[in-house]
Amino acid sequence: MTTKIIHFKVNGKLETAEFGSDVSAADVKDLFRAAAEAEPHHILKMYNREGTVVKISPRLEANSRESYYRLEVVASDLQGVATASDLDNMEHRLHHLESRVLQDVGTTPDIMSELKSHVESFRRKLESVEHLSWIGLFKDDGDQHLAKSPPKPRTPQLNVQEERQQVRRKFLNISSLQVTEEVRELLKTPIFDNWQWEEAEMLVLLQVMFTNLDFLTAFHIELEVLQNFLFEVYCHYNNIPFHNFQHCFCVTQMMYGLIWLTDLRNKLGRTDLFIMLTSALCHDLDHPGYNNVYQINAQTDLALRYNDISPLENHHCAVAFGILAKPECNILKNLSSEQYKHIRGGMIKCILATDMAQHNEILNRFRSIQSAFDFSNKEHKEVLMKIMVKVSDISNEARPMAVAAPWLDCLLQEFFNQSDREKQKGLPVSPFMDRDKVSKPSSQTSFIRFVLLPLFSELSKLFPCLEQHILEPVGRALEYYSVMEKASRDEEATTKP
Ligand code: BYE
Ligand code: ZN
Repeated sequence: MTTKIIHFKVNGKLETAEFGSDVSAADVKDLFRAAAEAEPHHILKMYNREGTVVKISPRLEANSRESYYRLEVVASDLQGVATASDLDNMEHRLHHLESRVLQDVGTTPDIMSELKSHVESFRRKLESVEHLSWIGLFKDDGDQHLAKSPPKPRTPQLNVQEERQQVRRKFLNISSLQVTEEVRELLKTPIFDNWQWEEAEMLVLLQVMFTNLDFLTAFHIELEVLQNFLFEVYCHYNNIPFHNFQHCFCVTQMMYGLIWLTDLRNKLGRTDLFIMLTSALCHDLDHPGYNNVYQINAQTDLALRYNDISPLENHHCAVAFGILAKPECNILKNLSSEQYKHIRGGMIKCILATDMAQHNEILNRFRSIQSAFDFSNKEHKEVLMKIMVKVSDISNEARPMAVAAPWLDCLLQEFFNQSDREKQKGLPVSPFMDRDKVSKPSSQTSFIRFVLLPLFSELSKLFPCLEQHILEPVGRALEYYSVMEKASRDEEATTKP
């Protein structure tokens, strides 16, 4: 294992940090956060010698003492810092104190006058930045500063809204910038590293995918409508450990990569490619973080609405068409009703196919047609499209280990949250979600052996080039988790009598 030395200056002091090549992004961020003595609500920014902001990640380039980075605690959302109503409170208490002192002593002591002028000058400072609330640097408390009560805690919903608007502004700002050729090429491969990109950047990359497949010209989509659509899709993914916008991005990017690797542009029509990419993008919209089994057992609104039939997938799809029903987001608005119906039908089939309860049926149908596959046969194409979306959906292990490993932890986190809730409610608990029973390596070796390899090898028969790009990496992942599984079994054998 190699270690990396980073020299950086923070709070006027030159410091060094050292971390190994296997360190996680979260650990690197924590390390610099601690070095900066930053509070949770602070934002850290790292600058290189040219003054360019660089991403704080395990990929941070090593440097020398002379070419140190500058680490700055830039802005906070002023949580923990005084707001207008805190200031009102302070003034009120100071006034109260002053009148008490006046009663006792007869004059206002100097120290008190000094305090008053401090508070006064702080008010002037605060008022001079209050108008900046719109950039999210300063959160406006509305009319609350007129009231003498302490500020109410902000509703989480409001913060989410503000964060999204920031992402939207950044997305629109950077969307006109040219994405480098290197990134454009990486985007076409499974080795693309999603962890390096922020949400606004991912939105730009999604725009690149739609543009590079010529969808804007083929379907007469205005750029602004595509941007509104992508932003709405982003807004309808929840902030949960696994089924979040990052997952949506990865699945879409894998689909995009598969389209290029298999040269599908010369085998299927534009419409079919559009159905596949858009289905990937929408396939988990508004996922609540609890699976179909939970929905059905807990008799949730979704299970009730969809009669226990793929409640989640039906919901993802309904949300997708809800977004498309808004004229400003409707990337299908310039199509004939014929074309619209075809695309809608295709997307519904592809999104419903992501319910793993259908896995064996779909794979078996694909097996039965694979040897005589005909790209002009409508039914054959339909099965292939479902398989492509399914493969993209569960393909994390086809990515480099450093990209794939954190995804497994996110998934287990979401599973554990579900089992905790099931225990709480007295519902049946799936053993593979139970934090007391799951062994990460052994679950993953079984998943790779019995789900990924059979699926990926069937698709590789149709597209032999995929052997190298997805089958082999998954084989390596199996080896990795098998070694881990064996090590933990050996350890168990030595620690348990
Ligand atoms: C699946 C269904 C629903 C949600 F516990 C996610 F071992 C998944 F079974 N995905 N997607 C990727 C996965 C992966 N499930 C598993 N491994 C993945 O890499 C297996 C699970 C961790 C468990 Cl299939
Ligand atoms: Zn998914």
